[in-house]
Amino acid sequence: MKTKNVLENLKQSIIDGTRKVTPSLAQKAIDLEVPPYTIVTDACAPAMAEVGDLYQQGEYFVPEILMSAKAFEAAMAIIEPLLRSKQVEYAGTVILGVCEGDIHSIGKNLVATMLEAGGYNVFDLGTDVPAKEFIVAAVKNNADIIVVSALMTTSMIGMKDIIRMVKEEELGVKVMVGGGPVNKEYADSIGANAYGRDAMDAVRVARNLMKTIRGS
Ligand code: B12
Repeated sequence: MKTKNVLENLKQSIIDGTRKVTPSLAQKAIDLEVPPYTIVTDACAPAMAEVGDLYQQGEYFVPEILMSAKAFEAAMAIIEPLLRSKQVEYAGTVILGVCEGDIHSIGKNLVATMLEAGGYNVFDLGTDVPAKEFIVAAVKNNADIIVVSALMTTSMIGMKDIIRMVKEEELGVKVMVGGGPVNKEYADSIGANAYGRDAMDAVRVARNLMKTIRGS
């Protein structure tokens, strides 16, 4: 089967939520030597975007989204080890989580994988995390960067609280924000140190932030 067909079939199987089929399609893409992150960007992530569109059009409801999310995770179980396979030098310590009231974990998990693959020690606080917990974890683990994800317009306001607390407590830690409804303008408006577009970008942005922290 050609690469394009395999990626299209994988995307469709995630949209259809057929999680028994997705791992073998992910494996086929790997066997065809498609770079692991390309499988994510060209099949898995666009599938979830389309699922979101189907939800918005009233064709999908929460149970269908959950089936697709499970199929996505089944594909990631095959792809993820390959994203992490290289030995890398320690790059910094990161606290990661999703804003309070928000249980979307898929993008955050991808960000965690890419940061770990980039040499970061990642403390993943999970989803639905109150602002204060980010602060407590940052202090406890002497973190360099707090990385915050939000997938809903209603939850992304939590980012503002985290940044306010970092300033109030005069912590040296930097704050990077990202996720569906977040953009550079919003990040700037709340005083975030950085905005990242996707999981790969998170690694580039973290590297730049580390330069400002270490002054090199
Ligand atoms: C899957 C999904 C769910 C699943 C989540 C399962 C899980 N384990 O995560 C379930 C079914 C639980 C769910 C529930 C709900 N959902 Co929902 N969901 C989605 C969906 C379809 C896909 C999200 C996803 O996983 N995408 C794939 C990943 C790879 O992409 P991503 O998360 O965007 O992450 C990428 C980037 O954003 C970035 N990124 C993410 N975080 C960060 C952080 C940093 C620092 C950086 C640099 C980058 C970064 O990197 C990733 C790519 O590399 C989206 C649709 C969409 N278009 O996003 C709706 C969507 C987010 N959901 C929505 C809604 C409304 C809900 C519900 C309220 C529905 C309901 N009526 O119950 C609930 C809310 C529950 C809650 N309190 O959180 C809306 C939000 C609207 C809004 N703007 O506020 C969306 C946009 C759907 C829509 N079009 O209306 N959902």
